[in-house]
Amino acid sequence: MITGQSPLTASRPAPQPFTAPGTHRQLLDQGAGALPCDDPALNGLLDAEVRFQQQNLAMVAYASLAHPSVLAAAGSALSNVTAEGYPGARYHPGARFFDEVERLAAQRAAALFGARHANVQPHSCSSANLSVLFALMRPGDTLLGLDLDAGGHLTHGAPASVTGRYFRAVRYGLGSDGRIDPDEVAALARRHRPTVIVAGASAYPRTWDYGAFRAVADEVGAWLLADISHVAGLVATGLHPNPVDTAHVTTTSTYKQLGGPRGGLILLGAAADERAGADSGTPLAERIRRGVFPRTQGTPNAAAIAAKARALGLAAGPEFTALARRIRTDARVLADALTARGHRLVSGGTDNHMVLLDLTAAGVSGADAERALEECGILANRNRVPGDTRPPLVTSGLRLGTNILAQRGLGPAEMHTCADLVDTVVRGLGGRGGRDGLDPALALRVRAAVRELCDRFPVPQYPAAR
Ligand code: DSN
Repeated sequence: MITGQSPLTASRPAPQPFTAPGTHRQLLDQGAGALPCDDPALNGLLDAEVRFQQQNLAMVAYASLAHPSVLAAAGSALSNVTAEGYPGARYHPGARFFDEVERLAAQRAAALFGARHANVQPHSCSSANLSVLFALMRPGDTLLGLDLDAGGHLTHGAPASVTGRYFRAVRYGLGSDGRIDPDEVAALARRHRPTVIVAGASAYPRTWDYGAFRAVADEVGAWLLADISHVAGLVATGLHPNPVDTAHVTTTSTYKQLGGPRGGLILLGAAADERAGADSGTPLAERIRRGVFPRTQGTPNAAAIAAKARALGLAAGPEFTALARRIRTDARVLADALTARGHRLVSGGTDNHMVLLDLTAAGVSGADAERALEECGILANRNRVPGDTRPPLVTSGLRLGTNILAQRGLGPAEMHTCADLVDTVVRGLGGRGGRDGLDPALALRVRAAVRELCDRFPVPQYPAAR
């Protein structure tokens, strides 16, 4: 059994700290105080990063901002703890506080997503996916996932990833409407008999029908892995279907939409005790537990796990639910505002936090748009669109997201301003043939508008940029 809600029993008293409260804070204060004098070069870069995050508008889909208390937990003395294994069954001494921290994180993860078990050790969702795939598959087995070019993730079977090299990867794509076609998934599954089917994406603005995927998985005898990295905050707050009991295994990153540290989670629901496949004597939960440690990871990152616990605690509160609603509303308004300005969106809109802009008609590449927007203080990344003829490092699309905009408090009114700014930059580039960059006067005007917006909506709890 992997660590989850149940092992944190009321009968086990938490170990008492043997130092005065505030010791952790003193340690962090000491470190933060020493850095400017002892290592001004590094400290200057870290200061500059905080200013950069305050003064630039991150309209990205792949990140959220961590609360300062999450950062404080990530920088804790737990960083000094080496403890392979799981709470109560470590291969090193000195882990009694880390054991409790890991149990707390797993309990919070399980409670937030309604899971029976949560493994909080993966260093990222990529690691989580590798752990799951290597727990359930043998080299040469077939993996069915969304094509990278259609919005899938490297670890879902892309040729450049170990998942595309050790497994026989088969990929589904998007229909002409920019949506996943369940009939195509079913047809591929019947033809190729995958061991694992992945339902998840890095760039898909629509709702996942996990029930349809599970029906296909059951028909062909496959495991269903749901990777919810991009929509985990919406899932946790009931704004997107929760796959935990529908899929056999669910994975997520903790930084994309949960405001957590770099890291991943593996969640198990109704299927936790299932025994099937090549290793059919072992329950799924135990296979996944071993799939993380010792199969694909050694020592867990104890401080990152503490930061996960903090972020998961924050995500369980009412403010996070309000934030998730704002994220989704903002994305819808942004999508409509861009459409109203004549832009084409992949799938015609959005159900989540993500808006995929197809720049083909504008005659602008994703790379040129990304560069020009960054020059103006807006972060948004290039992205392939269906039927893209440009190379992957160039692309014909732009991926926008509202996680950080909503965290800063930008609402529907400001989404019209954001759409105006993106539209101005894209049209400005298109008017100059795309490749010559922006007219400097136009860039200055957009930069000033971005700065005004950032000053009006500072990152909450982060120091003001000076
Ligand atoms: N998965 C990558 C993305 O969505 O851009 C980053 O973690």
